[in-house]
Amino acid sequence: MRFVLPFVRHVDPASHLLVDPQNRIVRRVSDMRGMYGDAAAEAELVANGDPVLYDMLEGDALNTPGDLAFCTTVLHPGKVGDEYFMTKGHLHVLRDRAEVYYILAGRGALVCETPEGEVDVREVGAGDVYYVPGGWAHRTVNVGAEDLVFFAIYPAEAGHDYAFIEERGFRKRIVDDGQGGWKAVE
Ligand code: PAN
Ligand code: ZN
Repeated sequence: MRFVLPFVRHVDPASHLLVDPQNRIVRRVSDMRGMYGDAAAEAELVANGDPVLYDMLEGDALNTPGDLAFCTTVLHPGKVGDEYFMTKGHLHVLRDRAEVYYILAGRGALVCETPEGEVDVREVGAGDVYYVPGGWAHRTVNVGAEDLVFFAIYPAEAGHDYAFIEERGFRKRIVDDGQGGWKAVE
């Protein structure tokens, strides 16, 4: 059995950003075609600058079973129609692999569901630790006015399965409630 050496990485306490990420993934509205409920609003945003929804700053690309992977997500505020900016959402390829999110800044709604139909929606803010159990598809939604930033730690071999969500979507959408807050709708 070979192990990596212990190491230190740095999350800037002021910006909450992971310093010197190994990989950076940027997702724009056009990367999530068909995922928002309002297709016309989605097309209009794509035609008008195709804004960045979120950045993923990934730490060391470890993929040996037993290792842990980590990633900072910066999800910007905004809406597509009345639906708040959100991540794609996924199941882990290895379905039983769990994950921890530590919320560093902003306000979010965590939307989880199982393929069997259970649904769980929670509001989180800075300082909250959110536990995603194995078997739950998970999506993050920015329901605030600032960037939502969170640090995720998950088994390196877990893998990301987006196809399930691309085909079926989540049962709940997180939309503006018309009073500055949010509500979950079918
Ligand atoms: C997170 C997510 C990240 C972006 O690190 O990958 O927030 O969401 P999508 O991957 O759904 O686009 C995580 O859950 N990793 O397993
Ligand atoms: Zn995950």
